[in-house]
Amino acid sequence: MKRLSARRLLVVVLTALGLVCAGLGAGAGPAVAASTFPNVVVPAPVSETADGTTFTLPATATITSDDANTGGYLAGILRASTGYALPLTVGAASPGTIALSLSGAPASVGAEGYQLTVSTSGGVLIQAQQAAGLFHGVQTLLQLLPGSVMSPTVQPGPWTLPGGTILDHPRFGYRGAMLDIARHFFTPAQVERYIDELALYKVNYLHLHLSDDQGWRIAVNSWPDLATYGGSTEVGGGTGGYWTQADYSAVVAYAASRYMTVVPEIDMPGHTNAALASYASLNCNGVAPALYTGTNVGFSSLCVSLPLTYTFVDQVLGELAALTPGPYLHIGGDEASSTSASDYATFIGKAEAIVTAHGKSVMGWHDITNAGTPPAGAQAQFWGTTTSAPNLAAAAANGTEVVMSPANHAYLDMKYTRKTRLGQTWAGLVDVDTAYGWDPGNYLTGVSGSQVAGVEGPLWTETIVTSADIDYMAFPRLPALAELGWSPWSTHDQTAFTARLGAQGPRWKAMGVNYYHSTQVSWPAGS
Ligand code: NGO
Repeated sequence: MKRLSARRLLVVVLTALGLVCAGLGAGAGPAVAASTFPNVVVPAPVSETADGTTFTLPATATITSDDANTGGYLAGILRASTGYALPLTVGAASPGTIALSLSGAPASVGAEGYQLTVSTSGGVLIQAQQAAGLFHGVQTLLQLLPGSVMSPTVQPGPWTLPGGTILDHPRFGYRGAMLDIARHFFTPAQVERYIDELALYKVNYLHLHLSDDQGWRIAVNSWPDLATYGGSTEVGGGTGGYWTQADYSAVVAYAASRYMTVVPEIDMPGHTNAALASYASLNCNGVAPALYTGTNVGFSSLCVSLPLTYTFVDQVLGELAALTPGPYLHIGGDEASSTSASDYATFIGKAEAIVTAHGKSVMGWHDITNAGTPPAGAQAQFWGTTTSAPNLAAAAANGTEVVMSPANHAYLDMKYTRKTRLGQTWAGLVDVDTAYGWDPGNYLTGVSGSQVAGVEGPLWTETIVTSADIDYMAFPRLPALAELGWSPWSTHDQTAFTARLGAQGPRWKAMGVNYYHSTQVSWPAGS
């Protein structure tokens, strides 16, 4: 065990004193100056205790970290904007000005939570049980600093933080975002940019929609034409593109460096025109359809009665399983309107068994529960616009976990207002109040909070073409969903949330994020 250094001891004592004083202050008169934490952190932490002091990062500051990756991440951001040298020591015996420590965190923080202590004399101490917790604590630390800390170029400072303690851990284990790289192709670099943006809000799952009618985006060695032909176009007729398996692995590793798990989706049995166009042998009539660049849904289906279909599914999912360290393979299953109900049930049952045989757990759109209860460990993703899905509720009663993406609240491709240039309206308009104004743990009839694994914000890309478009649709709504996924329901407060959201504006400005200036939020001048 490491010895507590004098400085850390001081931090601990001061923190304890602060907590006692704060407690006294509540009942026994003004023992300390009344002070509250600034309402700036998204998602809202579990508890924040201000001590009324501040701490300003000196130019001579140092960083120590028990985790090299998270220490390096923080140092990279701080060095760029502060211009300070901020030497980083990994696994140092005595703490730096900013110390990221894997010892001493309260048990309640769990695998992803952290305790953050800031004091005038002790600097910054983040304690967690695992590296993911340190990383999430670093996000909170960055949000307590002026927004210009996110700038890639040196800014004036001063770099002052409020003193006190934050204790924090997530409400749900699954806090996701989905990006559709099938309707329009996005490069690994564009997806890594999005990963960096998502990480700021403690998102921990990235769901990649890798295939659809308009394009197949991942190289499959046993079926090479899927990518080279099936990936050769996109909505509107552009040139499309695909990722090599090395590209995919690099994105998976990049996501892991932000403590985010990739969930790959191959959408089946519908949404498969790109595959059917690539291989005539996959079609019931042996004839390959033309590539498709429109935006209709529900017209394509894999051939359920054909044995080759299951060889295809097995080989595609087998390659993907081998490339994917995360637990889930998403098999889609939505809008199979040209497949009969019995064929659909046959197909989904076989596809689920193939996922299980490859050692992975099934994830699918909630339509898969129309084929019965999925295998143990499965997650079904609700994307409806009502609050009732009886087959999903029945599957949940049998152990299927539910991920909440109600389209009229969580779809990041819905327009904010009628005037929004990008996006669709089929599920309604989704401005900040609508994105934030629902409880994922208490939403669907017959589905209890304990059956909900978490929340995901899907971004479908029929109308989304550039990274600026992604930014515009995800921000500021994605942070609303991230807060629903992370923060305890007791913190839920629309007015307080929009104030916290406003504090993000200068950060996005500093980072060059093209966010939508929702009129529901008062954004600081200049952001
Ligand atoms: C639906 C459909 C997608 C569309 C999306 C557009 C699901 C699960 N299937 O959501 O193919 O792209 O709406 O909002």
